Order: sequence, then C-alpha cells, then structure tokens
Amino acid sequence: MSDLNTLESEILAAIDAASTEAGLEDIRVAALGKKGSISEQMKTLGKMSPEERKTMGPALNGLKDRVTDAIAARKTVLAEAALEARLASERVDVTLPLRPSPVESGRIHPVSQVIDELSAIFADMGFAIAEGPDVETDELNFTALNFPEGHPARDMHDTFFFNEKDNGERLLLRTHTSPVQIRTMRTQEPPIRVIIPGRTYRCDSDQTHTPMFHQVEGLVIDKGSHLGHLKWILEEFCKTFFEVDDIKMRFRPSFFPFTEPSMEVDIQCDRSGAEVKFGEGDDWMEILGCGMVHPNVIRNCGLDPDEYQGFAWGMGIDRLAMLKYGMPDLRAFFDADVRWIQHYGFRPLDMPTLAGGLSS
Ligand code: 2U9
Repeated sequence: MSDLNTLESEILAAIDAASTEAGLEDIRVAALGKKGSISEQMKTLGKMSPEERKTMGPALNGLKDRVTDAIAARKTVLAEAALEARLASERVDVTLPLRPSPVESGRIHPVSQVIDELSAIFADMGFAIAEGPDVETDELNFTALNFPEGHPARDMHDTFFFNEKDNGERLLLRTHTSPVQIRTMRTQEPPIRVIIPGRTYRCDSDQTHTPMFHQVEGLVIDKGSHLGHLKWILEEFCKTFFEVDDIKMRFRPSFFPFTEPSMEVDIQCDRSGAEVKFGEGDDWMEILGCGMVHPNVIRNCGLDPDEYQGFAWGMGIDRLAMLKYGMPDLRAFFDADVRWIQHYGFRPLDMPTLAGGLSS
C-alpha cells in the first residue's frame, strides 16, 4: 500500500508541475494509458487472492479516480491560462490613435462632405436620393422644364452643347440637375420626395463660378403639397445644415420657367466679422431658389396638374461649402492642389450623421 501512496504522490506532483496541456497529456498516458503505471497495477488484480482483491481493488480504483480528477482539474487551469495568454497577446486597444496610413492622411473633398451632410438631413425627412446622366437631351434639360424656344439659357454662351447628331438631336451638358426630376416624374407614381445632388455645367468662370459646379435640387409632388410644407423643409434644412437653433429666412418673389410662383430665399447672417455667421445679425445672404412646380412641367411629365401639385428648390453645393467652411475662391475647389485639400478637407472616418454631428 505504501508503494501505491508513493506512486500517487509522484503522479500528483507531476500533474501539479505540468505547465502545458501537451505535457499533462503525457502524464495521463504514463499513468492511465494501456501501459501506464496505474494500468499495470490494475492488471495484477486478476492474479490476486479474493482477500487481497477486496483491499487492492478499491485502493487502485480510488487512485485511478483521484489521478483522473487531478488531471481534469489541471487541464482546466492550463486551458484558462492559455486563453488568457492568447487574449493578452491579441488585445487591440481601439482607443489608440490611427497609425499614419492612407485613411489618416486622405481627405474628403468639401463638396463630398456637403453632399453627405445634406443627404443625411433630407434622408431624415423621408427624401430619396436620385441620380441621372451629366449628358442630357435638350428636351429634358429645357423643353420639359417649360423653357420657351429662344430662351437665353439655351444659348451657346451659357450651355455646353455637343455637335448635332444625324437625327438633328442636340445633346448637352446639363445646366442643372432638374432633368433628373423630369425622369423621376415620368417613371415614378406620386407621391414623390427626392433630392438630386450632382454635377452641372455652365459656360462661366470667375471667383464664384466655374464651368463645372455642383447643385442639389429637391422635389415634392403630391396631392396636397403647399408652400407651408416647402417653408418648413427649407427652414429645417438651413438650421440643421448651418448647425444653429434658429434662423430667419426671407422669401423674395422671383422668376424661373419651371416654377410659379418662384422665390429666392435669403437667410439671416452677420457679415461684420472675418467669417460670416448664420442665425444672427441683420444682414441677409441669398442661399437658394424655389417655387411651386409649374403646371406645364407637371403636364409635360404626364401628370394632371389639377390632381397633383408640388414644389421644388435648388441650391449650389459649392456655394453652401464656401459659406459654411469659408473657402474664398471656388476655382481652388477643382485645382487638385493637395495643400488645399489637406487644409479644407475632412477626415474619412468622420462620417457626417445627424446623431453624431454633421461636421464633427
Ligand atoms: C422640376 C421642377 C422644378 C428646381 C429649382 C431653383 C429654383 C433655383 C438655382 C439655385 C442656385 C440653381 O445652383 S443654382 O445656380 N436653382 O433657384 N431650382 S426651383 O425647380 C424644379 C426642378 C425640377 C421638374
């Protein structure tokens, strides 16, 4: 029996000293495997007298159980230690600053930033975002929008035309994103609530005009839409975009072929300091144009103006960026000068959201 006690002490000591699961497995095989030290002892039971077996049987089974339990307990300890070591080695501290990488050095262009911001704002109001081609037909860019033949906007000095096609059709670079609203009204059943951000082209170039610029137009077509809805939408947009709690707006009569009545909208600002401030001051800044969609335009899209009505608005995205972020010259937007984008650009991971902040 003392031999068994000695054997047990030796095996339990080896189990406690095991530092790896593989080493523990070797100890298990050496003790409990086919030729293990305890297994060999078990094999002698068959040659013992009944009297001896009465004592040795329970003694050997007890030894086997205690060694088995000790191995299982040590295995759990080693497995937990291995997991802790792995977790420690694979831990990532997400609060560490980004390593200098393209994500860190790249910048989002202010035009892209403003498109993301206004898309988040109007999406929250239930607007879809529609797109269309930059190369448009004369019909979609002018005629369907109630521009009469001979209208000055149709002249070459304002619009970029392509050479006349064999079938007499003249393609052009769209002068506004309005053709996309026409496409939408001709393909989608009302109610319609869309905004169309995109590139537009006009033959113009100075500190505040470039041949290619960006516009966003919005359109609502429904059965009971009215100017009160338009006013609310524009007020909510301006307050959220300029990140002010309140903002005065002024609606002045104007004229556009595609809207009647037409209005130009100014917002309250303070230009007395180095930077223009919005939502305060006694000055005014023109920000957009809008109006009720002209019945002829509704008719040109196959809808009955006695059944459907709506309103639309348009604003310059580049202008919004200049007003909000203070760039002095529109031409620099498109010079692809990396110093300009490093200064005025936005960090790619700072995605504008209403909840998280537009220009955080
Ligand atoms: C449809 C019907 C009506 C879009 C509108 C304006 C007023 C407007 C200018 C603002 C500055 C263009 O970027 S800008 O130069 N736009 O003032 N745009 S209403 O009205 C539409 C559009 C499509 C079918």
